[in-house]
Amino acid sequence: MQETLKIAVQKSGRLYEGSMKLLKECGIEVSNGNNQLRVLAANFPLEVFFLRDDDIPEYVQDAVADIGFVGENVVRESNKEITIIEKLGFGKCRLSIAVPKNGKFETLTDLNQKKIATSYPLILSGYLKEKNITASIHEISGSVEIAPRIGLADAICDLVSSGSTLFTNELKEIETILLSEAVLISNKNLSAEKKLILESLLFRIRSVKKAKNNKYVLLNAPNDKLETICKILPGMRSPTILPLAESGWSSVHSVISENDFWNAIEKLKAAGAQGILIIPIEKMIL
Ligand code: PRT
Ligand code: ZN
Repeated sequence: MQETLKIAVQKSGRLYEGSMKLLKECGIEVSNGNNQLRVLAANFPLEVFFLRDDDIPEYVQDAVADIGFVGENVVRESNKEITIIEKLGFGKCRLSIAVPKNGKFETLTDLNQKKIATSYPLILSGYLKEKNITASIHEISGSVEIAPRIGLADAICDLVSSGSTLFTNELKEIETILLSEAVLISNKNLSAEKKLILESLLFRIRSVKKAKNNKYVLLNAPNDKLETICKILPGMRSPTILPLAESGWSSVHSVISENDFWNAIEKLKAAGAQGILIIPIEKMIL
C-alpha cells in the first residue's frame, strides 16, 4: 500500500481558507463537510489533519503530522526542530511594536526599562536583546491591543495586517520585528517515500505560486513598433508574434511578472501597443 503524507492545517481561523484554496489549486480534493479532524484527500496520497495553529509546529516536530501549513510567526515563536520549506504567499502580516499615539514614546530606545505586552515573548525578547533594549515582557494570550489603555503595559508587540486594530485603539507602529506569511513546514526525518510525495506536492505549489505572480499579456502592435515592444516584453523565452489579418499589424503574446506589470503596461501603450488584454494564468510549468 502506498504511504500517505500527513499534513496539518488550521482547523478554523485566518489561515483555513487560504490553506484549503491552495490544496484545491494544486488539484487536491479535500472535503471537510462534516467538520472532521482527519480527512483523506480523494486523488492524492495526502491525509489532512485540522488543528489549532499553535499546535502545528510541535505536531510536525513529533511526526504526528509530516508537514504543515502555518504562520511563520507561530513557527518562530514555537522554536521547534522543523524545517521551513516554502513561503506560501497568503496570511501575510507583520509582528510590530506599537505605542499609544499621543504618548511620550516615539522610538524603541524610549522603551528601555518599560513594559511591553505580547503573545510573542520569544521573538520579542530575541529582538530586544539584539537591539540592546532592556524592557520587561508581559505575556498575554489575547486582546493585546487594549493593554496600554488599561495600564497593563507601556507598549505592545502584536500582529498587524491592515493596521485598523491599532488605529481604533489609538496606537502607532514604531518598529516591525518580523514579516510573516503562511509557510510550508516539514518534519526533519521523512521517509524516502514521503519525501517523494512532498516533492510532488511542492512541484504543484510552486506552479500555482508562479502562475499567481505572472500574467498573460496579449496585444496588437504595428509591425514597425514590434522591436521596441518585444524589448519591454521579454516573455518566458521571447514573445510569440503572429500576423493579424490587417496588414502591417501583429498580435503579440507574452508572460509578464506581477511586479513589472503596471510599469510595462505604460511603456507598451507609449510604444504604440493597442487592444492590450491581461489574462490570469492558472498554472505555470516551466
Ligand atoms: O484557533 P487558532 O489558535 O488556530 O487560531 P488563532 O486565533 O491563534 O489564529 P488566527 O486565526 O487569528 O491567525 C492565524 C494566523 O494568521 C496568524 O498566526 C498569522 O500568521 C496570520 N495572520 C495574518 C494574522 C493576521 N493576519 C492578523 N491580522 N493573525 C492575527 N491577526 C490579528 C492581530 O493579532 C490583531 O488582533 O488581527 C488583528 C490585527 O489586524 P488588522 O487588520 O486590524 O491590522
Ligand atoms: Zn492560535
